[in-house]
Amino acid sequence: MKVAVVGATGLVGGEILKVLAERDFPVTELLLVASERSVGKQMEFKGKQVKVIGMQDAIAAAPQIAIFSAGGSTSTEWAPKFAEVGTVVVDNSSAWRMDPTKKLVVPEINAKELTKEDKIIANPNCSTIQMVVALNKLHEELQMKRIVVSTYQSVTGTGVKAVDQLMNEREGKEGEKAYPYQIDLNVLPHIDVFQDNGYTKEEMKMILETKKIMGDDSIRVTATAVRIPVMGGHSESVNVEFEKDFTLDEVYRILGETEGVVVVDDVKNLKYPMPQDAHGKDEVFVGRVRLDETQPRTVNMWIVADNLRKGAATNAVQIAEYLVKHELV
Ligand code: 2RA
Repeated sequence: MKVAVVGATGLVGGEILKVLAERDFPVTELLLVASERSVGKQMEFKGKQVKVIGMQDAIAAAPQIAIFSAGGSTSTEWAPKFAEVGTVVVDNSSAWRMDPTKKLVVPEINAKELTKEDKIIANPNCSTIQMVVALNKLHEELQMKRIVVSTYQSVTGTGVKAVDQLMNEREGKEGEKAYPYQIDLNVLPHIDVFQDNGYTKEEMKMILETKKIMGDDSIRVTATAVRIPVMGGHSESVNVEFEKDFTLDEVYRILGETEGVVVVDDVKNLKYPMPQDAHGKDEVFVGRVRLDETQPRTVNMWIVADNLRKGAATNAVQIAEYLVKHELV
């Protein structure tokens, strides 16, 4: 399989290469694609040095699959050009997620909707992925009515510049700023740009993408997305109201049967999900499960995942694996 990784030099690009190698994805030829300033750079893949090339050369090579993590404008401009040469694009940006002609895929939930006609496939936002992975079987059995989510998102979601700002602030060094304010010892209730309704784009992504992935517009979602000075992954406090009655034991049973979820919930022994434990892993970790004692059919939980892995790279590679397994590419 000739595979292109577009945005190979970024944080997610690097994770995609790691995941492709770890999962032994059937790569026969790897194309590393980045902006002109990175062309010619060497990167390692499975012990071999691979040279970074530009977009036109990558399109000319007509890879079967191109996994993009290069921002929305790059995807908007270049994904269709890859599709024109027969490449199936799995795109990590927000460019295509809400396009009604494009599928928004979390393999554990809706990969079965994919067909040979899908040439540009959208990878959901990291904070959406971990939430829907945790909730999708509960929705299947108990029908979600309303979700209230507050996120605690790692600086790695912003990228290298943000990680550098945090490290520089910790070490008392000057440097480029990814955020309008100090991030160390601080939290920013602001991820992506503010919309006219007072919500940020990140919050609107969670609200709209959740409905699309679950295929259920009736689910009411409200979100507050917060940036915190953490590296290992995103955490989310989620309050979910269901249509059907349930017991806490049933919630634990369903979570235990949910693909991609690991329940870490033993507060007597101080066992609960944390980014430092999720870092580098592909599972979605769920804990602090408890009834909301203020209203019926409602439960609280804490959801943690590595946003660069299941939140981006691994989900995208799992989509590619599905395409190969079902001969859709
Ligand atoms: C973030 N989810 O965390 C966004 C994009 N990766 O910044």
